Amino acid sequence: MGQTAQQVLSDAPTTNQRLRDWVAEVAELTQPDRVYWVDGSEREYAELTDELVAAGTLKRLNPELFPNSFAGFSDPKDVARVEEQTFICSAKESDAGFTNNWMDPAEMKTKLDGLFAGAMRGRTMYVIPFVMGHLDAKDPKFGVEITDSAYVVASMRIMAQIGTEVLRKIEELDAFFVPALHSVGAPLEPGQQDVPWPCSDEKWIVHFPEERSIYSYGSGYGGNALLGKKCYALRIASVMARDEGWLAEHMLILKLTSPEQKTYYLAAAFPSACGKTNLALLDPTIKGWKVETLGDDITWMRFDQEGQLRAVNPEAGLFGVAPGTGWDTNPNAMRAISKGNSIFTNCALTDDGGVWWEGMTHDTPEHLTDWQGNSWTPDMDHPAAHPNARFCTPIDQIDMLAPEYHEPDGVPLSAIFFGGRRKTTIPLVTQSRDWSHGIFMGSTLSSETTAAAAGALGRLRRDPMAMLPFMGYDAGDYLKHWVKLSSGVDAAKLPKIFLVNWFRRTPDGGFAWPGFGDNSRVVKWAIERIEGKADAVETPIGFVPTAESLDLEGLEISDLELESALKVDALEWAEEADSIDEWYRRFGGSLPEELLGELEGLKSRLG
Ligand code: GTP
Ligand code: SPV
Ligand code: MN
Repeated sequence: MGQTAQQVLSDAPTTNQRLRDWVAEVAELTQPDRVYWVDGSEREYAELTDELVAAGTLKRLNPELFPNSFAGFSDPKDVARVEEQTFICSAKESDAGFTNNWMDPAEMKTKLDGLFAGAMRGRTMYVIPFVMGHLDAKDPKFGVEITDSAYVVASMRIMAQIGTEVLRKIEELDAFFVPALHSVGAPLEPGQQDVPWPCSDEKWIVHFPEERSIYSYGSGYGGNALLGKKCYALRIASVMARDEGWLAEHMLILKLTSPEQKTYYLAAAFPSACGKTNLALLDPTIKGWKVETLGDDITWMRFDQEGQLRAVNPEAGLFGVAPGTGWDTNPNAMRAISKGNSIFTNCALTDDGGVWWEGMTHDTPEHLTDWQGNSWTPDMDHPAAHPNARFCTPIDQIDMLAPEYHEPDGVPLSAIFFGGRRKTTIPLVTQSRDWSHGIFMGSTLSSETTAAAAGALGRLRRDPMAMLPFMGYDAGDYLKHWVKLSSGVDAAKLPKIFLVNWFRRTPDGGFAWPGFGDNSRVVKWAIERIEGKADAVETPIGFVPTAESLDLEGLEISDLELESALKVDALEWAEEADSIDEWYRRFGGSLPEELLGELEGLKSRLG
């Protein structure tokens, strides 16, 4: 054993042998200047953010505008998740499936060992014990992230419960934890000056599903680096869920209270940057309906003993898309952000020391510093904030947070929405014919690509259950798991499934539906369908609202817009069915039979 490892073992503030050994092994490999065990305290957060300010990574914002808040600016080559460089290294290639990148685990381990060797030289190695979900859940899901980025530590403290309390619980239960190793991949030579946002041109986001471990190299950004989020709570958790009989999904959770004071819980899966945070923080424009939130990005669900599907949010913060989040469109998010305690990444700076992004306010400030640090005026032809700029804010700053967020067993779901960003074809809302048809809708979900991932924008792709970049195993097996889990369940207890699309266009190119707070009208229709109160037209694709059955009171919408939002177009659907056919063929043999049956049903109804 090397000297570094010996030192780590003698200093380690834990009795957990597996953790001690792993931290010692990583320190020996990555050769950091020092090892620091994160306690999660407020004092520690203050020290870390002070250091980040001194290093130029963060700017402290004007406390009168955004108390205890900071702005960070990434390297322009490190602004989003990197799907091309994301790997599922299962023992068998077929277990990764056609939607994931795969490499032989042994080969990948050798590659990673090479990359991580000496990768933390000149830096501090932080050890972050964390839990996704409740510390007092029946089977709490632990992780330990090792990182050489203080920005990651500060952000993880907002997004998850971290630190000593978690470590004590791991020891007490002698619990399994997911080892999650992260480095920005930018070692410092003695005397070398650091940059504000160290990262590497070479990036690798790697998951070993059988051993339930994560390695992330080269990026400091969001889902690439905050490993409790997409890497653990979706990719690794989806594998745990497959093996343990539950579901890890890219969904928000909402609580609705009707004018009759009846409560309903709804979960919704939309691809990245397609409206989850906005729907989660819905400010209804219709009277009498109350909305509260439980989660905005990730949902873990399981059927309870009574056959009721229950949902929890395993996260403690919001990592929300900033552009488009404004006082008009999402006042609840704005109120939460304004309380401070937030980290902003790649937003623009105002001259009075606040942050700004496109869509935040009605009027664009006359002068800003853009996300790349340049002076900016509204006549310029590029946005001031990066399109994937983000705010990172504690979830308990949301005024409308439902108290049930804190319940480890979660809430019973009445409805599930699937949705994407589609200019054509997909109506505003369609109720599925039944549960199986609903899974079909989820499995064929499609969306135009957004700035949340590196790559071309606006390209149409299938994104099953909004999980395309997040399934930790074969896509066909993932869909089979959905079918299998629900197969014995009393159909009356299953949530009703709806397909929604806020993004359809009119012939002149504008949005057909106003969206945002007016999406409450769609939610109301869905609840009234569940209650058997709202009308619908039965079409070949499912049940679509009649114009009269949607509550449009107080809404300014033209007949053309409404028609564009609701229509089921035979020609568009003929093309869509062909495209689904093509999509399903890519699964090879791994697609569940039931879904092939659903496609045949759709084709025959379309005629
Ligand atoms: P991730 O955090 O990447 O998973 O994204 P998300 O699904 O939470 O998306 P979010 O709610 O942040 O919305 C992404 C973008 O879509 C923002 O720019 C929003 O302003 C915009 N958006 C959200 N809801 C609507 C809507 O109903 N209509 C329109 N036109 N735009 C919307
Ligand atoms: C997403 O891309 O779906 C996000 C942002 O929620 S990230 O954390 O970068 O994955
Ligand atoms: Mn997301």
